[in-house]
Amino acid sequence: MSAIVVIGTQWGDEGKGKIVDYLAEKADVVVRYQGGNNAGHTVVVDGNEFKLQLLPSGILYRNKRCVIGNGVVVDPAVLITEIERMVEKGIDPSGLRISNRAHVIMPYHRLLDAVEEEYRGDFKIGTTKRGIGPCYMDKNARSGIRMVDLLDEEEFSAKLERNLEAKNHLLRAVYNEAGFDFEAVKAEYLGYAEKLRPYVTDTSTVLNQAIDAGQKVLFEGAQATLLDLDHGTYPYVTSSHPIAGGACIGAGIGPSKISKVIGVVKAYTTRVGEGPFPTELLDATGDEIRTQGREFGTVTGRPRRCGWLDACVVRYAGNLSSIDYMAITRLDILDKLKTLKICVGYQYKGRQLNEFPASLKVLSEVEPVYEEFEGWQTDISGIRSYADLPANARRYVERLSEVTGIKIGIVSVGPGRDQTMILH
Ligand code: 2SA
Ligand code: GDP
Ligand code: MG
Repeated sequence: MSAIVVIGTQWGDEGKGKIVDYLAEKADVVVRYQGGNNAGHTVVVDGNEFKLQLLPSGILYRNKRCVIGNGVVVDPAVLITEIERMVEKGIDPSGLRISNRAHVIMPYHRLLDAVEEEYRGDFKIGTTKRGIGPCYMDKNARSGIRMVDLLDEEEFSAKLERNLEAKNHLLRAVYNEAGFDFEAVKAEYLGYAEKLRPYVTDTSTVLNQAIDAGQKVLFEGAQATLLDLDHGTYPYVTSSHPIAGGACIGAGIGPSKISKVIGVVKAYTTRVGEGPFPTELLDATGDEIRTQGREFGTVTGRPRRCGWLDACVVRYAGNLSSIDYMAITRLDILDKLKTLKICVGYQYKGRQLNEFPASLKVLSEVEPVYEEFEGWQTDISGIRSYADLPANARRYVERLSEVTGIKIGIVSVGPGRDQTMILH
């Protein structure tokens, strides 16, 4: 049995797409289990860059099945465009399966995401404005529209009518917006339904059968641990569950079916959107990392906030998801730095904290305890064996492993498939 979950350990954009693409070579099925087109995974194959938002990163191989699980929120227009773009590039989408239980992002979700952010003013979350939060709100309020509903004209019309009544009232009364026309939205979405119908099925059954038949299934987390609705830096989080446990709910498999969890760790830390970030660098070093790493949002183009590697964050992620191995990415981005730092603990009011704080007030006031490392100051992007890495680079990642108690499984020194070293 082999079901591997790959998750982000920090605030996202660790390079999950690249690691999933690399591991997908040996997988039969690749699955997205949460989030939606707020995710942006960049995968480089033979020098060609592919930007994926909803499609699992396994789509770039021939003959793989790719699943969009029930825990994902699907913007049909975005998914159809993404499928069409893949077809233009010669990629066959026939192995794609979409859960009939996945919820559908509607135009009012996108508009509400934008106006609610504006309304929050100084307390804005910094969402991607793709309608993700409002769609999950409707799912939890039990008023959402699922793929299975979208494919049934009668059911869809009834649900849309009821939803529009409530949403239009909210949009007009509170946000001074015009609202949406029932017939126009209905016609638009029924058009999408026909394009997506061939892919929609009960994906939980597909996945359980695959695992039981001994096939290898790879679960691709989007966003990351610190953006998890329950365990992240609430309320500056996304509305889904990027931790490994989210794969069970978002794909419809039992926990005993998961055989391994890999946590992707960027060799430094980034965050897009608002919220506390203890190791953030608001100085020239932060700017240097952003420039060197081209740290800008894949979906929104927003500059990502950059900072030192925070082992407290990674250790916390390790516990929440029972991470077996780390995949350390983007080590090459640090090539030019003279000195590096890893945060190994937090001090709060002169006291060492033993747990990752739940209070954002505490988290925003903690003082990171740093260990300093000499940089390696040489180009490592061409290195293919761990033993050939400069001693200073090895010291840096091995200290992270020591502090977090998580073994190093993979080290990545570039976006390409070949720039990947396997240790376990
Ligand atoms: P949302 O839109 O409701 O999920 O936003 C809530 C918070 O979650 C953060 N978030 C992300 N953080 C990092 N990367 C994400 N994906 C894109 C990327 C982001 C982009 O790959 O670069 O292009 O800006 C992602 N998606 C959501 C978001 O910043 C909020 O803090
Ligand atoms: P994801 O959301 O976690 O999949 O990450 P993103 O795709 O948003 O951002 C990671 C970026 O880093 C992508 O452009 C990848 O191609 C790139 N990348 C992944 N691993 C490495 C690496 O080891 N070195 C470098 N230089 N780039 C990498
Ligand atoms: Mg990303």
